[in-house]
Amino acid sequence: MSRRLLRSVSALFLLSACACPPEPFGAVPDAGQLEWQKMEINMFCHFGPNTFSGLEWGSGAEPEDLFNPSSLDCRQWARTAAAAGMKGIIITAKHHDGFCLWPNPVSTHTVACGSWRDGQGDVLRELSDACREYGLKFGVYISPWDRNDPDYGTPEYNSKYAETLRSVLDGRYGPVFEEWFDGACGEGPTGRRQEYDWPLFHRTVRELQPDAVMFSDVGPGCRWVGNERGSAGLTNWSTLDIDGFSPGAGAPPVDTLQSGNRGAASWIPAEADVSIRPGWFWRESEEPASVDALMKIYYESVGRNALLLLNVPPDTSGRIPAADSLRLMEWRARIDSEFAVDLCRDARFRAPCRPGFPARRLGDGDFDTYWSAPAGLLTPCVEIEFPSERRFDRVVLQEYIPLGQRVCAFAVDAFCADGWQEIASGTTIGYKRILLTTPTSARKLRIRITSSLASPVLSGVGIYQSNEIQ
Ligand code: FUL
Repeated sequence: MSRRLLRSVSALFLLSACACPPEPFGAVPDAGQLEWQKMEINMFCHFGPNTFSGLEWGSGAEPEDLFNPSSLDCRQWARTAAAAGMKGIIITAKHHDGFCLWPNPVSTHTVACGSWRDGQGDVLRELSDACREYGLKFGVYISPWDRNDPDYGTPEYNSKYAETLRSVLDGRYGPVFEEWFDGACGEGPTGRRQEYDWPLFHRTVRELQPDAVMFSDVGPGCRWVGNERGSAGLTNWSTLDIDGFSPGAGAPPVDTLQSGNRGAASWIPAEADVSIRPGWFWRESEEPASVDALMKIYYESVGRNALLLLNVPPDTSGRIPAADSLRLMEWRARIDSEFAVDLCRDARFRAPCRPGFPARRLGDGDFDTYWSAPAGLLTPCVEIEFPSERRFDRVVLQEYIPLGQRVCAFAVDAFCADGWQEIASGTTIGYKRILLTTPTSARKLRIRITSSLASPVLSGVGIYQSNEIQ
């Protein structure tokens, strides 16, 4: 054999033996967005003058002394969030009333101007320290709408707001994983509205906290889910068309925010924000939601490819009330018991695959290993055989999103006494899709992908027994 021929033959051999991963498809998450998505549940804390006035939107004219928590304990917030399985806390560092929970040097409406701790207190310092201590990430909501600042409604306000961002994000409180940009743009104290300089705001965040995910109606890091019920669309693409749209009044319609846009150019996954109580701020007369209501929220957010941001408002003492923390623990216990045992772990997975990406990876419980259908196969079927009959009513599917979101439609069949029966079907999967099925007993299960934008790449399939059938 000539040398040239030998070289070509060995090159061909190497090529066929090589487990080349599929090319990414379309928009994909950046490293910060991927880490963010894996957090699954975070805590939102609405806290400020409204906690003391009982208002949802303060007027901005509240005296600084109104903010006066009697025994602020951010470590208790962090302990509670960590025990509830949350991975980060986002605090309303400044709500629409303009009051800053840290000594913002460009404002006269801050903790430094009131009597709480003789003007020496700093809620962001205490919360960021507490988050670090409990292994949580720290995030901030800093409202652009400001009902106190006399410059609101003038170009000066935009630079002042950028300075405000700087005084939180410049590293003095450590890394900030998410900056929550509320799109609300009402009137300021002089009756004027502001034209926000979004490019300036985004540049400021990027410069100071390159990995922070920026929330707004249109990202760029993540998007509002279109409602405050904690409920994503049954179809929920992490991709969104943002051309011609802006946060607030210029946002896409809410049904688009709930479902995203199939195959769109930007990766902007949904974040579902909802409060455990009727209001965002604490009020004595209100009660936390029931465990069943929280489970519904969990299934309709995390279970539909969204991140859940659950608001748990501290009270006037500066602590999360016992009723709320107890409810969170009951909720966590319910999630843990429903997802305690993946009944798929000892199953045999069979599916056509790309060389090197076999179906058994679907059952290894590791998000970072995945099965890939062969190139060009858009409607593959995965068959799962259990060593013995399994009874279940939850099916969990995960796409390996670092390579893009691909699946448009699928169905799940169980092999029961009468043969194959469809027990669930859906459209998108994304990072995580949880299907609630009728209680089913089966020896075999089949995931039929019936439509996709590119060869599907899944990282896991799991089946579970909820409390109802345990
Ligand atoms: C809204 C605000 O107006 C509410 O007060 C609350 O902070 C919610 C999370 O975002 O736009």
